[in-house]
Amino acid sequence: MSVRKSAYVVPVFIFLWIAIALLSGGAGRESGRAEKDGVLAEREVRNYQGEKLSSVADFSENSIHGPQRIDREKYRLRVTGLVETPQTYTYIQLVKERPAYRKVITLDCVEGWKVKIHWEGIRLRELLAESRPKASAKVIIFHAHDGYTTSFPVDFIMKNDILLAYRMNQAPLLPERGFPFELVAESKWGYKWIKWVTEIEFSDRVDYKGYWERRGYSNGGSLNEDFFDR
Ligand SMILES: Nc1nc2c(c(=O)[nH]1)N[C@H]1C(S)=C(S)[C@@H](COP(=O)(O)O)O[C@H]1N2
Ligand SMILES: [Mo]
Repeated sequence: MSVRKSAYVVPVFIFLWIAIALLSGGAGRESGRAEKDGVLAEREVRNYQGEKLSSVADFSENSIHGPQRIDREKYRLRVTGLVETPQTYTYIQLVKERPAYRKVITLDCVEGWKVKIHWEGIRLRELLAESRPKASAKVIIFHAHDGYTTSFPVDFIMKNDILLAYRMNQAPLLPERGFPFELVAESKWGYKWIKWVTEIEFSDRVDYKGYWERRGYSNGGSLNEDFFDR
């Protein structure tokens, strides 16, 4: 009699234990998903005002040192070089405390693929004016967390509505897509669209060349020009 009773107790106990583990584990995964991976909670948009967009998954990830993981709390964007008042910004100051601008722009990589994306971010000329660039500054050099750099004439950034993006297709930027910020270098080849931007430097080094530019890609980087310097 007592043998038969224990024969039930053990499987019932194991069943309850597995059920509790599954339920609590499942619930934990669910809430972790909503918190940690914003893209599942906020799904990307694939149509915008009748235009069909590419997906954030359509990029071909080939960054020089692979995807970078940047801690949002520790992140700082510095504006340096030939400016009257250098600045340091936190993620919150950049994303929550200034107006957001939106544009649909296509990124074309020299490898032959392209992606049409809805971008949202801050307008750079507005942000950079706060540092009061000196007249001697001729180029803006962008530096990234992976050591990547690229540069532009000051006028390209300060006389156009160029975005520093923190959202793609209305979902938060993914780490491999440049979180927290990717430059939307519209009308320029993909290698000008620097990801994981950490520093924006005003400079008078008009012959400065970034990572791919040093390796033969055109410094202007315009889509309507050949991407190799001859
Ligand atoms: N920091 C950083 N930004 C970068 C790169 C890189 O290697 N590092 N690659 C560039 C290139 S060549 C392209 S085409 C675009 C988009 O590349 P992705 O598909 O890897 O995002 O990011 C650009 N920005
Ligand atoms: Mo590229």
